[in-house]
Amino acid sequence: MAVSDSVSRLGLDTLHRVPAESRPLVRPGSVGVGIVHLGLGAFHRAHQAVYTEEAIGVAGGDWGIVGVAPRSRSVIDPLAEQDCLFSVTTLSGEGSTTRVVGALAGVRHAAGEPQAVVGLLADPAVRVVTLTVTEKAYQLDPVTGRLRADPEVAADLSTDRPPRTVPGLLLRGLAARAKADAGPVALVSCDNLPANGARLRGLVEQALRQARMPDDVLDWVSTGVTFPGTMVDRIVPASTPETLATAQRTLGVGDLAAVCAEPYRQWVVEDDFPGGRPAWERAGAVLTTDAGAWERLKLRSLNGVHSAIAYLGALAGYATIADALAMPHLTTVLRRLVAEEIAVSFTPPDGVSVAGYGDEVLSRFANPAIRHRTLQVAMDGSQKLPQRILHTVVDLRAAGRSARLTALVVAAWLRFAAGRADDGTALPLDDPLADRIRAALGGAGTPTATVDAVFALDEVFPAEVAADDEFRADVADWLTALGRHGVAATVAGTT
Ligand code: CS2
Repeated sequence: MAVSDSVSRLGLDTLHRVPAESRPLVRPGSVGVGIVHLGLGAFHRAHQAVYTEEAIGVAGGDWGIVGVAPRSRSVIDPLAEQDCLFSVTTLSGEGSTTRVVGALAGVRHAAGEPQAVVGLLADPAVRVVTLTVTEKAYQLDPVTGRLRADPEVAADLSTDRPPRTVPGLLLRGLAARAKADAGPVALVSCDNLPANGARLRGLVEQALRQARMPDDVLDWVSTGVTFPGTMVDRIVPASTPETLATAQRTLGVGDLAAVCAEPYRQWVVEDDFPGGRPAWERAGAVLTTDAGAWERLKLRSLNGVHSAIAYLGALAGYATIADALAMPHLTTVLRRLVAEEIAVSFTPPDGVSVAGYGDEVLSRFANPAIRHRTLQVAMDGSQKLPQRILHTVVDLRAAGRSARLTALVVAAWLRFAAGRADDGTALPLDDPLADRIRAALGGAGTPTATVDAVFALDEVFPAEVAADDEFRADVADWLTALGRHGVAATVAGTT
């Protein structure tokens, strides 16, 4: 159901009609701006915005967020009309609750007003910049360490035109900040990447170097900017008409920027904020000196398993992650994958049992109210597989162990990328490397030839994995089984 024209919209002047328990903790406009966020998707609204609002609510501080949408206006237009208010509906099997969040103090469109965004990044009031720009925005070549050749990025780095890309915005923003000597700032990646802080630092340093920024800017950045690593976690599926309808039913007014999410949330943040930060710990975040072990735990045991369910589930014809878990024997195979392979591939944070964490993850995935589409999780596989699946393979094989079940996930991705579900339905390949993956798959005939062709993509497959004959043979075996028997029978055959 769409919000009809006759329904009043959420905004400061209609807040009094919203039930008291659903009203925001912070009134937009009542706190000053302290944070700029790049990437105003559903995840940011249901995660960092919620933590920040709660932190301001408990401990105060001028930490209002200006949300920047890099390209599309589809979120900022409704938010601008709603005085930056939006709601988060928390969905569980027992029902749902909806609350309006007041953390956003403004919205900006980077493509339409790049200079305003550069100005914000150079504003002394802004001391924290957070990012959710997805894996593919961190365009560093794993082999050369340089920014990947992308014509838009290259134009941002080599000309004075207003920036259009994330590296370009950060480059111009930091140069302007250095010039204005506007005070130190923390740049905080909230994307699902290992060592995301170090990656963001690499991206910024490369951008500065490749754009030949003067030494005084480089010096200022090296002393005035920090890059704390983080682990972010909350399942936030794309909003649907149902999300908007639920929000409207609860709020009594329409909300075109509504998001929904699971009840669970976690945020582990390295505490390195030279200009200060919101009291996120008061909202349940864990502030630490090193988020690395938490990142590995989450990327391998949550996101890796998520991707496994997405590819196997989509091939077997399941539309959502929760539905796919109903596939007979799948849960057993996934629990073995976690216990026998993922859990022995890394050292978890002190006191955490990976098997226990994995079980909790599976029960979160089974939440029937979260209709997270397998195709949503399946997209951008080339950007996700390395940290979710292939690093597990590297570590297992270096320790002389088998990665047999992990190989099933790689085979499922290859079969998914080939574009046909088990019943012949076409599957979309939504991936920045789609053309190259298709080209590699196109020429190949046998499963072994397919593995040879795709493992040659060195942006995806680490050299150790590409050179591992036993692992390649395992993947080819699974591909053969999936081709002959389909997912359901293959999964059943492993137990
Ligand atoms: C998912 C994640 O879309 C995906 O690839 O695996 O977005 C996942 O829902 C979140 O990382 C959960 O924190």
